[in-house]
Amino acid sequence: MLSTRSSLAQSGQENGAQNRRAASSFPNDFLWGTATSAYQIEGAVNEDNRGPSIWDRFAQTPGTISDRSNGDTAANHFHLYKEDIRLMKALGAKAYRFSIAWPRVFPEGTGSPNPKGLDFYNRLLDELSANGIEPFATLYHWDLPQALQDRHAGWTSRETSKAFADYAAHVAGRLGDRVKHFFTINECSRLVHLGHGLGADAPGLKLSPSELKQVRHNVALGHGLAVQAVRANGRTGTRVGPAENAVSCIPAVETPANIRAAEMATRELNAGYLTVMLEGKYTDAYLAQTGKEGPKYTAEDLRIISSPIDFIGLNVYMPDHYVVAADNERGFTLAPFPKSFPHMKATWLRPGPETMYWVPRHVAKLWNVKSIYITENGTSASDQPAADGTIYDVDRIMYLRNYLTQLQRATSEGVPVHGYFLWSLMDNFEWSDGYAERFGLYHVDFETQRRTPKLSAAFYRETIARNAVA
Ligand code: PNW
Repeated sequence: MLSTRSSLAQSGQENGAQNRRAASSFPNDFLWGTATSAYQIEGAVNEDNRGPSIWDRFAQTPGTISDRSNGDTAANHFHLYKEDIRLMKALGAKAYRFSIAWPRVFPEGTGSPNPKGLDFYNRLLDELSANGIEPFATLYHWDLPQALQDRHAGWTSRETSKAFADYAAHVAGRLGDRVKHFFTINECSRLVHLGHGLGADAPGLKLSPSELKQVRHNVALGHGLAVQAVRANGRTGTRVGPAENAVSCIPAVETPANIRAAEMATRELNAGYLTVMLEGKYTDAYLAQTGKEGPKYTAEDLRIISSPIDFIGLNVYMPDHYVVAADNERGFTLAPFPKSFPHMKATWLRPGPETMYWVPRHVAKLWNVKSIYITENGTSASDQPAADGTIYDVDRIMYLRNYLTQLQRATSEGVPVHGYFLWSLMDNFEWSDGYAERFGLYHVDFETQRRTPKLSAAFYRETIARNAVA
């Protein structure tokens, strides 16, 4: 009797523990990974006939990169990729998001492909496969061949959108036997805004609002043409979608009215990106903004831009707007950020963990999206080694733990997020911040190229192993 009772009690306890585990777990087939991009890690900019990109040129221009550095060597991943795949394996990661350097594949942007350029990605894919890591390839993470900037003024011309489709077709044809998931363009919004509006990213242009709208249209068109090219040249079952940094709109207080207002704001503030990709039209408010000036487009363009996609990739870093419902024309007010709002090591990076819940939820709800990947999330930190040599990056762990808790909230409510790629596997060239901002789970000593796990690597390994926030 006694033994039965106690074993019942015991199994009751175990059930309780299991239920708690289930309640805090991610879905069984949830895919855990890390993310990087070509120019930020590869180095080897002059090897195997790679052509120059707009980032090589931009980094050579005085006053562009805060520490006057460039990506010439970066994390030397071009040569150290096998070691880097071992780092992924040590985390227990099952997926890897990387980008393909267009100027390696087409040094002139168009014309004859450079077979040696794709060879690097063949080696990378074979090594990933040998280690049981699923590749997710981004076709464009901002490293436009300089030749296209020189010949066509880059994304200001739709010639670049067409060239992008030809490159995408070539890559999908050659790598489609092993790459089942392609992302078209990483963060259309940032390449348009920072690269062509503020001039803070390559190619460093400061265009007018109407010119900017044309660039935005050409970039969206490039996305749509690339979707079609991947479909036409990949294998059956090859999947394709964007990787967008959606303007994130958070209900300031979670009431039904504010939630609705935040959804409307999401749709309006992403009008030139996700909204047109998913709805096949620009919103009236968006078109009204610059009146008759731009963008110039055809009905066919809109059909191309809204070519059906298989999933949406979302880069989620921070709240862009806290939204309150309002009795005005738009139906919402964007709350100004108080001066006291906190930030991470990078001053632009405001922590707002609930962003990780609301962005995928809004996207799934607004456009009935059935599959979402978080294609980036992470933070920079000061990452000073302690006396014992360890980098105790507990601020990064705090950031990740809170965002992942919100992601778990989303998946447990049925928001269809199928995977998460942490930015970044290792420290790398952080664009105009050079090497001053470190986003890696692994510290990189850029003098010796030595990689060392930070404490956050242990946090992520534990999270992956439990399939629950550690
Ligand atoms: C991303 N924001 O950029 C890029 O895709 C990466 O290449 C980059 O290294 C990483 O994030 C860290 O900066 C972003 O203001 C920059 O919300 C800014 C924002 C989001 C993403």
